[in-house]
Amino acid sequence: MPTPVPSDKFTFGLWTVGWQGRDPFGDATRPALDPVETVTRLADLGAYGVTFHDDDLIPFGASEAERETAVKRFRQALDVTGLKVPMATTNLFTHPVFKDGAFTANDRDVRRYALRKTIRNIDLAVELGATTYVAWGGREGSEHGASKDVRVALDRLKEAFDLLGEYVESQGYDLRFAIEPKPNEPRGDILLPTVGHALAFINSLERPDRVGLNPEVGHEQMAGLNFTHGIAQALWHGKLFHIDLNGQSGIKYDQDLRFGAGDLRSAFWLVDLLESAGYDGPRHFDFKPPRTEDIDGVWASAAACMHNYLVLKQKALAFRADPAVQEALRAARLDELALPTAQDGLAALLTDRCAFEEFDIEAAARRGMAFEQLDQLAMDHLLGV
Ligand code: XYL
Repeated sequence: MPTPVPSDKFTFGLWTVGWQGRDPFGDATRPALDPVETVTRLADLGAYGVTFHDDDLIPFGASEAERETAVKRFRQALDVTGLKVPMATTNLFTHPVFKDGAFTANDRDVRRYALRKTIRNIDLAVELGATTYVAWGGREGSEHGASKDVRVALDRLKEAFDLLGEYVESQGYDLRFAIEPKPNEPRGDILLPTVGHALAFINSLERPDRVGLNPEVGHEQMAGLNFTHGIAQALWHGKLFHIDLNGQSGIKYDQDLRFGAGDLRSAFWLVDLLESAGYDGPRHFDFKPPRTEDIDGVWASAAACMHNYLVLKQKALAFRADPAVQEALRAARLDELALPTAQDGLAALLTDRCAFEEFDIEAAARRGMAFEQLDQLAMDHLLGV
């Protein structure tokens, strides 16, 4: 059985294992976790790092002295364990002040406060060594048709990212932003609902190179989308700055299951893609141990996230190395897809009689693609038969 080691680059948010199980229908089922304990336990389990929202580490409304103490204890735990902080983010969703959004709240004073809260935590993130800053706009959205002028709200969202980029540059920080799309929950509809929406938005920013994506498995699957395809396109654009791994079973509320639970086949193809594409960023788990679990169940589910990733990695590598798979890939003509369609140029294409006048359309239409054999080989590798 594979054992996680820091070079696997597994990271967890403080808020994941720290989730107390409070949901819209029920109270907390677990006590609060001390961030220092989280750091220690994650290090024992073989993780590489830990991430946080400002409020996960420093309770909202804490005094300066309380803030200093919290940061100091956290930093000491990091020093002792060697755990890294590759990413941090801002909580712009829990406090009622953000009920109509943060960067796109209709109230201008709320927007200015949200920017200051974010900038304050960017300073801490950089101090702790983070190079990625995630922006999940969970409250940026609406439940009513006329309550949000979406085009104007996007102006405000762009303004926010332009200002944050300006700040980071003025400070000389080595920090990039990663936008995390989500279609809904907690808002009825959230702005930048999918990877595709966010990719298009980034192109309109003043500093598009500094902004990429933090896609989350369950968020795309809540929209019925193929997560692996979304990640492939993000990679193609050079925009996969970070990734949130978890599990989800179809189009429903955000389940945040441990990685590998939910759609297992999709998890297999995702690991296959990340590993074959050479993605070298953190494998960040953003999941919630179900509220049925006590603290032992929490650590069991955290360990399982890493275990499942490593098992799927072994299986994906074995799949790619299998001679029968290589043969099946040739039969499916993946090598032909890799050839440019007209490397001879447009003029040659237009005069090539084989491309049109003499093309045997019927013969081409009769060819089978042999995808079922290829897919069954993947299934057998996944099932271990
Ligand atoms: C909730 C989101 C957040 C972000 C960080 O659905 O996944 O946890 O990852 O704010």
